[in-house]
Amino acid sequence: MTTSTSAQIGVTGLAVMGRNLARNFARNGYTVALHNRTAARTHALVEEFGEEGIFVPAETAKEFVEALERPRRLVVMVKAGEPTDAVIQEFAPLLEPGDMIIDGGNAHFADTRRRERELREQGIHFVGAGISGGEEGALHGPSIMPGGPSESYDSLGPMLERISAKAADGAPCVTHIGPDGAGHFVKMVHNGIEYADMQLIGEAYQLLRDVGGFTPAEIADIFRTWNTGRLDSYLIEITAEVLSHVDAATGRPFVDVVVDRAEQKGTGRWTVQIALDLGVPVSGIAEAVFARSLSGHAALRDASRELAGPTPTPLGREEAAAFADRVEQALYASKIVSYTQGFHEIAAGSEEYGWDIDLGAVASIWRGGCIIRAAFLDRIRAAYDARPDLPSLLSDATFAEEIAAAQDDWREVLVSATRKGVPTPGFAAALAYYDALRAPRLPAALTQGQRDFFGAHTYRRVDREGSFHTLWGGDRGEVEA
Ligand code: NBP
Repeated sequence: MTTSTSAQIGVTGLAVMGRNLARNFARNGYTVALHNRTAARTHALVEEFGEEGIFVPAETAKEFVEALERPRRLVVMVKAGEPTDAVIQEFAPLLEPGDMIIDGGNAHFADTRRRERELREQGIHFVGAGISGGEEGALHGPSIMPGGPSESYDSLGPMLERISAKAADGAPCVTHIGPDGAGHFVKMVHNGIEYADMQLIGEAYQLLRDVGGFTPAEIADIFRTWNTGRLDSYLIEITAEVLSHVDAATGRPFVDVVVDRAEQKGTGRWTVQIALDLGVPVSGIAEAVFARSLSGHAALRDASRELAGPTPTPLGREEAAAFADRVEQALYASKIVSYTQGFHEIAAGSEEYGWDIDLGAVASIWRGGCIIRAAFLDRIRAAYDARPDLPSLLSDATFAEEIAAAQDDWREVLVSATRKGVPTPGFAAALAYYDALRAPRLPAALTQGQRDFFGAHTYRRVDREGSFHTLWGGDRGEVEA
């Protein structure tokens, strides 16, 4: 139904996400003002779903702003980038100090920081809120990662808590992440971890198929079994669904009729770009982004088909069953590493920008609604709750023990992959990260020697303070730099 009652919240941008988010607010009892650049979308929403709650459709920006109670809460769900700036420019002059603009799009956190700064001068609270869960999540309860000023959360938080997903223990999947761009930063890393999770699952599938000799339907069953254990997660669950799906037109497994070129929208790439800036090794996420890029290079792949490789010889049935168990270990261990890397990036971002992000709370709000929701996140939360200054997830005794138990199988799986020529960049990067972290000595010492040799970049010694340079072109004596 529609009415002229003043609305507690407004949503502008009514494509799939905004439309479902607006319906979610309305279904939870809020009066929702509606606006879209093209008014037809506004009318369509009211026509189709008007009975779900109280909507106040507005044709113009002015009408929309006037429909909102004060302080105004205006959710922007438009295409990220220039459209977000265009909408802000349109609405900001109509707002008053204390009003809130909540950007629920996938904005780059640096844009969110800029927008927050500019709007703060006008007294407007700008909340960059990462929203995960796709269109279904937006409707039934997403995981929400709001940043921005903490005062805004006092008034906005309870509403977001009402519409958000709830974890199995009933906790809402939303928390105030931190000031300015903190929410969009965490959403970005969430997406990076999602890329890594999907890549690792893809590698497990490929190994089960090419080394284990299982059919897609059999692999679906293996994933279903895994989903009852420690890998219990939305992505494992939907993987089983996709693998068991049969193409109606050909009768072939669906996965065999889909072109094997993965697409991406950019948040995974940003995660890696920012990690490079912050100096955080997120090799698993990077491999996932690169794997998607490589898959898209059709001409390069075509030109490389004749390159030599081993002859694939699938295992016998009994061996294959044992191999599947080892793949589960490798997948789980690699997953621990990608979350370790992702949380390291969040901790580094928090430190760099002074956000004071509670890592346990981040794990907690990813337990429901979002794409990476998983039983495993409960354990991550427990690890950070027990020790908020945990240097790395791998320093948590439980995760360290689990990896210790998995490592032999993890290595074996990579040996099989290498022997059979199955690409497993995610598993391999995760293991290399693990081995590098635990190594007593790294070849970085040699790197420093090389740098000093060709560029006089100096080095530090293990036995004395200070910086040193060896006179490589002279008598090779050492001088203090
Ligand atoms: P889109 O990203 O496809 O954006 C379409 C909306 O943006 C329409 O309402 C469109 O208005 C509006 N818009 C554009 Br385009 N340019 C505009 C401009 N200059 N001024 C005003 N409005 C403009 O929609 P979506 O897929 O619903 O996603 C919305 C946001 O949520 C995006 O930032 C997206 O990254 C993020 N997100 C999406 C998902 C997902 O699963 N789809 C998940 C999580 C986050 P029009 O109707 O007049 O063209």
